[in-house]
Amino acid sequence: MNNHFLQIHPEVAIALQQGKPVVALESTIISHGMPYPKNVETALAVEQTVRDNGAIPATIAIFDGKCFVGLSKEQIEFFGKKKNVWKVSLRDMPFVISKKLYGATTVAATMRIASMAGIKIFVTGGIGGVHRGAEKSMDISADLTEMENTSVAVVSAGVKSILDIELTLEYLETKGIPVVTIGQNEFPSFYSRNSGLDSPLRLDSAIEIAEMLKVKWALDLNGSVLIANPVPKEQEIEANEMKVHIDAALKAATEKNIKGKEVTPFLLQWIAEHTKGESLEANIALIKHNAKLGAAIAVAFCK
Ligand code: PSU
Ligand code: MN
Repeated sequence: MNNHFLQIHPEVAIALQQGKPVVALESTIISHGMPYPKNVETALAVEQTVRDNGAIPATIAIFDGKCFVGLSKEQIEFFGKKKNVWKVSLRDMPFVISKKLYGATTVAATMRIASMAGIKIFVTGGIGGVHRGAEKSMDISADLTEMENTSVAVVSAGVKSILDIELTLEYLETKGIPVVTIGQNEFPSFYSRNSGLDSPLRLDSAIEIAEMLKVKWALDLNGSVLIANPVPKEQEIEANEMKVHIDAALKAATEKNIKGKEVTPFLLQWIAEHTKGESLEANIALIKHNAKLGAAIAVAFCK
């Protein structure tokens, strides 16, 4: 797509032209998901993992009135250090682009920009979903509506239990979005390999997943596929250990009357602070693990 607002890095543009594997990466993780300098180290390590596994990384962010697809090391460093970067979901895109602000893209906005650029595979940590208490608050992430509309596959470590995982899976079912876990029957919950819920689908290799993506889109079944990649055993934090922290984070959010787009970053930051290094290390490990799988899927998809 030749869009005036799209700035594709030359390396990424050439790879796409030549039909080579490219993996999109989000930037909210860098600006809102982790503290400096771990955020920059992780973003660069994730890019390297994608390369080591045969694909070209394209980290996506907004600045200078454009959507950048593929950032330099200096740009990633800048984003990691800069304060007050806007968290950009779909509804924020026209505002942040027209005002030429600095914007880190969520899963929803990253997917949309990746799709504009022609990238089919996107790697993240965890997606937004249906929040607990959504029957009253109606807090459902635009990540889910975007997944209904945009044909970019999302590789994640499942859904954090800050959300209502069961309702999130119901919502994905309603919207016709396949959810496939690699290598196990249970759907994972980001820090933990378990969630207590069956994964709707299971496949055991990147090749099978790429095959399923090809079939889906060849059938004109538009929209995403949620691929859940359980955190490696060595880095897992048990679900009952996390439950204490997540319950406390939710309680703190209610007490402080946190609303709207602040909810997810507040919960993530609260958990990071109250679990010290442990959750951060799990987070970093699982994103690299996802990058490896995402690259393998992209490679298989391009064959
Ligand atoms: N969930 C996570 N980690 C994250 C996010 C969600 O486990 O980093 C970020 C992603 O960028 C996601 C966004 O797209 O939060 C969702 O925000 P909201 O719930 O406000 O839609
Ligand atoms: Mn929300």
